[in-house]
Amino acid sequence: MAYNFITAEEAAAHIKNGDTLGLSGFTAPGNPKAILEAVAHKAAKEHEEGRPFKVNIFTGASTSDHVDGILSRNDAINMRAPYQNTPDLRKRINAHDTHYFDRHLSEMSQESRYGFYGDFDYAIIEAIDINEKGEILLGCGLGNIPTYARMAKKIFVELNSALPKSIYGMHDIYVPNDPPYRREIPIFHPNDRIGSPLLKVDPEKIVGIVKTHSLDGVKPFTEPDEISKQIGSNVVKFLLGEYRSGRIPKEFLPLQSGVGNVANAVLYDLGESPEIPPFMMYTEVIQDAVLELLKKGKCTFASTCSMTFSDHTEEQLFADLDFFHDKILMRTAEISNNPEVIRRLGVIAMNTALEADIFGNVNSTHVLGTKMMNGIGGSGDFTRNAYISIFSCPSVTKGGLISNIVPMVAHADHSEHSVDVIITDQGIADLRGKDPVQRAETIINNCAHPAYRPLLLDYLKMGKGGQTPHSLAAAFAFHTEFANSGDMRNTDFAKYY
Ligand code: 0RQ
Repeated sequence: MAYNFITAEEAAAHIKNGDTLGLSGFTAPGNPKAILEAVAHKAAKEHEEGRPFKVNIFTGASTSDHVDGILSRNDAINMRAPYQNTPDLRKRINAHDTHYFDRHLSEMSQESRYGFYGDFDYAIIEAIDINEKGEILLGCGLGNIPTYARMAKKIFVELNSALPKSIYGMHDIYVPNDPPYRREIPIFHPNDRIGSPLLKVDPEKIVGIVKTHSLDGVKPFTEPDEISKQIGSNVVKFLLGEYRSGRIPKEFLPLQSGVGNVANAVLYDLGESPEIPPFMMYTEVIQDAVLELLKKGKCTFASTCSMTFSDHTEEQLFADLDFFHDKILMRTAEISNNPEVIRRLGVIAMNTALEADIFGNVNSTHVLGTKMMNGIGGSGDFTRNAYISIFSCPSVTKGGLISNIVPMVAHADHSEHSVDVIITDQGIADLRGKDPVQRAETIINNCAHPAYRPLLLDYLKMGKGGQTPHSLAAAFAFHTEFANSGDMRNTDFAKYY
């Protein structure tokens, strides 16, 4: 089959107001890098000429400035799902210019196939290579593209010559049957391969191929600060305690780690700990720290949905691909985050909270209860199904004006039933086997910042009985105080008696 090679602008010319686009990739890697920029320019022109132009964007997770950034600056997104982390898009979402639904990442593919989100007009796929049969070698992030490509009426491909074809073999593409024909996902070890190294699409649906040349553009991490280092060392202390007691088996268990500086600091610390044996990862994103761990042999294998490496680390990977080739496998989000597999493998989940309450509920998504930060991402997929689920965060934010341990979370993403351990720079609260009041005492005494401990103990005393002794009138007193005076430490519970 002879394909049409076209420009990004020619591709964008096909895309109409109201179209639904399913994109490849997961975080920046694997995203298309040219067509959406051209769509954003088209939107600007349409708006100038007084015509409406917005598209619906479905992805694997967050994207990059080539997608969410430029589209949002041009007010070109109507509906967005299932995850984002771009400041320009965040502003649009919180201003109600863009609709956004935040969804467990493992569910997006199957729910798209179930028809919950309507038709897909175009799939836009970043490829390293494509043959005449429509077999595509994908880039460094998969997301939900096998499903979007299957459902889309038409397909555009971006052929990126900056990525090496020798990556062939590092993808595992598998789409399960839907109920009532679903079978077990046959992954019994993190390194089990169950699918194909290539994505197969219908070549007749490919409208055109756009040539690009660009690395993924992930920014490097800043050196972890003292607080992140303290949290990292507390996480390692907790895991060592579990390992020594035999609650983590001698072979250790696969790890999942969230994104961000704290997650990166935890992984560096694990790498430094001689007592922790070599381990595998079953996770959705691997960051720079994981490449170091793989090099050292501390991590022996990583199953992931995306290699979210900074450009510098991506270059190191490509330079030494022979070494890393059999140590990393990229899967779709439906499989990397699959609840059945996570539970079977006994994955230890480590995610970050914005705030946690004294009873063990966690808010990962909404700043002060109302403003969307990023989204739940894969944190729910892993937390709910993990062998042990750990949440970490600094004890305070904004120089102490905000306590990240609060009487009641202002938005709930992970409930007390799924959260096993909370860790801050102050210490470790192991919540397993404790009732709500015991959990509250542990969290306040071990994890809250000393400036907030007396206030939180007061709150616990104020509770009007019941198994979970909240004072409903005062449950959001910290948040209310922050809105009024800008400092949660000024909270006066006497006002609420
Ligand atoms: O604000 O940007 O103004 O400085 O929130 O906080 O401490 O930089 O946190 O980068 O580690 O991200 C939960 C957002 C943490 C992330 C979250 C303010 C704080 C700062 C960010 P500034 P930090 P991190 C795998 C798993 C959900 C998805 C997930 C996340 C900003 O980890 O999105 O886990 N998780 N996915 O000052 C008000 C509080 C606050 C607060 C922090 N209590 N109240 N503001 N901030 N705590 C990945 C994928 O799914 C792909």
